[in-house]
Amino acid sequence: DKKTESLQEATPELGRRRFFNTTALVGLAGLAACTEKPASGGAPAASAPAAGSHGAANASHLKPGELDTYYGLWSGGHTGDMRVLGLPSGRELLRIPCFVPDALVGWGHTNESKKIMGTKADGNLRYSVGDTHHTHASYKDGNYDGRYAWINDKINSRIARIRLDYFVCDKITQLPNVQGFHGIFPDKRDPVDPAINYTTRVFCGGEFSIPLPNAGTDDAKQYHSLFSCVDAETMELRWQVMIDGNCDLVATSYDGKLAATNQYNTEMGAKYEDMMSAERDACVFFNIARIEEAVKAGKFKTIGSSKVPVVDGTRAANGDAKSALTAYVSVPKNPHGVNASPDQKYFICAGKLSPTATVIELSKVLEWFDGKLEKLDGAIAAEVELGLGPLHTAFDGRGNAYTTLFLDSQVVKWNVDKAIAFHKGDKNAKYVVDRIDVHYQPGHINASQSETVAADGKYLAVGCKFSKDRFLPVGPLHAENEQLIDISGEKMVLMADHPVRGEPHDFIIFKRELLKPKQVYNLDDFPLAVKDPKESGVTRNGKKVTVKMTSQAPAFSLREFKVKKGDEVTLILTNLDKVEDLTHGFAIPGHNVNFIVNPQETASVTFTAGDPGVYWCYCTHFCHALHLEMRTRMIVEA
Ligand code: CUK
Ligand code: CUA
Ligand code: CA
Repeated sequence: DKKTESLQEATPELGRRRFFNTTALVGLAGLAACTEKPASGGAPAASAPAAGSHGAANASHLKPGELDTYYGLWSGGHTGDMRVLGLPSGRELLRIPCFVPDALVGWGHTNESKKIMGTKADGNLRYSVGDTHHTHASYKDGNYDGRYAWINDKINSRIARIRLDYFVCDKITQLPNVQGFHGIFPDKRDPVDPAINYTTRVFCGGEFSIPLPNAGTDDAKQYHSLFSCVDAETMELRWQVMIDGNCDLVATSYDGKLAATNQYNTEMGAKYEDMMSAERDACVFFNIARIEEAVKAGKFKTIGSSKVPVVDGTRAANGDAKSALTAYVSVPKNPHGVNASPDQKYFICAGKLSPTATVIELSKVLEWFDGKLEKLDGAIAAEVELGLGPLHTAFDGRGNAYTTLFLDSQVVKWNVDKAIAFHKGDKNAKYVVDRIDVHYQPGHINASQSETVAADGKYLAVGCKFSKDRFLPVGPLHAENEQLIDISGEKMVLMADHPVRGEPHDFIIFKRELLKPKQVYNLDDFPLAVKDPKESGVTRNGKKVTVKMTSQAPAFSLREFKVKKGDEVTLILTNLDKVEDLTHGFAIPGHNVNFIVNPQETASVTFTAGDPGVYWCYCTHFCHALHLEMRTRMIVEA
C-alpha cells in the first residue's frame, strides 16, 4: 500500500538489496558458481513492484464471515506438525500434531497418541522432537482425492499419515537404515494395473548416506542412501533401493511408472567442499515395475535387523538399460528440488549452485529403459538459465513454470515449451515471461493445484526464509514470510505477506471441494468408548485402577472419584456431546494431565496418583456457560 511504499522510499537502508548483499552472499561466500553472472534468456530485467492486493484480479482479503476457497497444507518444520491454512486469506486454521507432543490436543500424553508416536519400554515417548519439511496428499486420476496426506520427519526418519476426513495423524512409520529422510511423494497410479488409478505407494528419499549396516567405517565413499517405498494403506515398508549418491527431493510420474530423486552429493563427500566438487550431479529415476519384479523374484538383500527387501540400484549394477532398475540422468551442480509438470511430460530439477533448471522428458527416460535411447542424457529436453540459486518449481497449467531464486530473492516465471525451443537452438525464444521480487530468499513455492492435472494457475505461495523488515521486530527470531502471488494474469502480482512461525518448508494448495471433513466422531471407532454414562466408575485390579467417565456439557459423569497414592490410574473419557465444535478438555493439577475430547471421541491417559489430597479436575476447553463449573474431584487417599 501507499504508506509502506513511501516508508521504504524514505528509508532506503531498509530496502531488499542490503539483505541480499549481507545475508545471501556472506552466507554462501566462496560459492563462486552462484554469483557468476545474471540470468539470460531475454528476461525483462525490471522486477514488478510489491503492489499489495492493489491491481490483482484475485483478492486476499476476505470479509468477516467469508470462507476461503482453497485449503493449504503446510509443513510445520521444527514444531513437527502439519498446519492447515485457508487461502487466499492465509489464515491458519489448525495445527495437526504428529511427531511432537502438542499441549492443546494432549498429543503425546494420551495413550492413543503415544501408541501412534511410539514409546520406549518404559512407556515414555521415543522422541519428542521433529523436523517436518514436505507434505503431499493422496491422488486419484491425477488429482487429490482427499483421503490422506503424508509428512516427513527429517531428524528421526519417520513418515506420518494424516487422515484428511478428521485432520488427524493416524500412523507413523520409521524408515529402517535411513538417516535424514527428506523428500516424499505419493505415487499417482499403479505402473502395471491401470485400474489402480490412485495412490498406493509413498516414496521417501534418504538424504544422508551412512554405512549399511551402520557400523564401522569413516570412509564416506563406502556409505549409501536408501530410497524407500511405503505402502499407503498399511504404512509398512514395501521395499528399498540402495543407490550411489544421496536423495534429496522426490517426484512421481502420472502414469505410475517412474519416481525420481535429485542428488546433490554424487561425490559422496562428507564435507561441503567435497559435496560441491563435481560439475554435475544427478536425478535418479526408479523403474517401479522392475523394482517390484526384482523383489518378487527374490533379487534382494536385507540390512541389519530390518526385514525390508533392499534391491541394488547402484550405477555399477544397472549399466544395462533393458534390465536396469535405476537411471542416473546428469544435472548441473547440486540440484535442489524436482517437480512434475501438470502436463505429465516433464520433471524439472532446479540448479541451486547452477543458475539453471533442467527439464527431463519422461517419455525419453522410458525409451532408455526400453533400450531405445542410446544416451540417457538424451532425455534432457532443456537446460536453461533462470537466475541465481534456483530451488523449487511450481506450475500454472498453462505451460508456465515458476521457480524460486534463493539468491536473487525472486520468483521467475518461465515458459517450458519456449525453454525447450531455446535449448534446441532457437535463440529468439524468450522463455522468461516475468520476474517478481519476494521478501526474502525464497525456498519452496507452490501454486493452487500445481502438481495435479487440475493445475488452475490462480494463486502462488512462496515460502520466504527471511522476513527481515517486513514485520514488526520481535527480538532476534524473525517470523518467516509466506507470500501470496496472483498468477492469473501474464504478470505476477504480489498480494499479501503472512508471518509464520519457523520453519515451514513445503506446502500444497488445493480446492476446498476436494475435502469432505467430518466434524463429529463415530463412537464405534473407539474400542474403549464409554457409551453410556451408567458405565462410569472406578474399577481396581491391585495397584491398577481404571476410571471410566463421560462428558456432556456442563458435567462429567463422575462428580468425584477416589484412588490411592501410587496407583497406576488409567482414565478413559468419552465425550458424549454430539454437537459439532463442542469439545471438552480434562486437566488434573499436579499430574501432568491435560487433553481434549472432541464430540463423540474417546481418549485415555495413564498416570500415577500423587500425594493424598483433593485435586480438582477441570474442563480446559470453553464449552458452555457453566464451563468453569465443569469439574470433578480426584480424591487421592493414603
Ligand atoms: S527443502 Cu526446505 S526449502 Cu527440505 Cu524441500 Cu527446499
Ligand atoms: Cu466442558 Cu468446558
Ligand atoms: Ca555435488
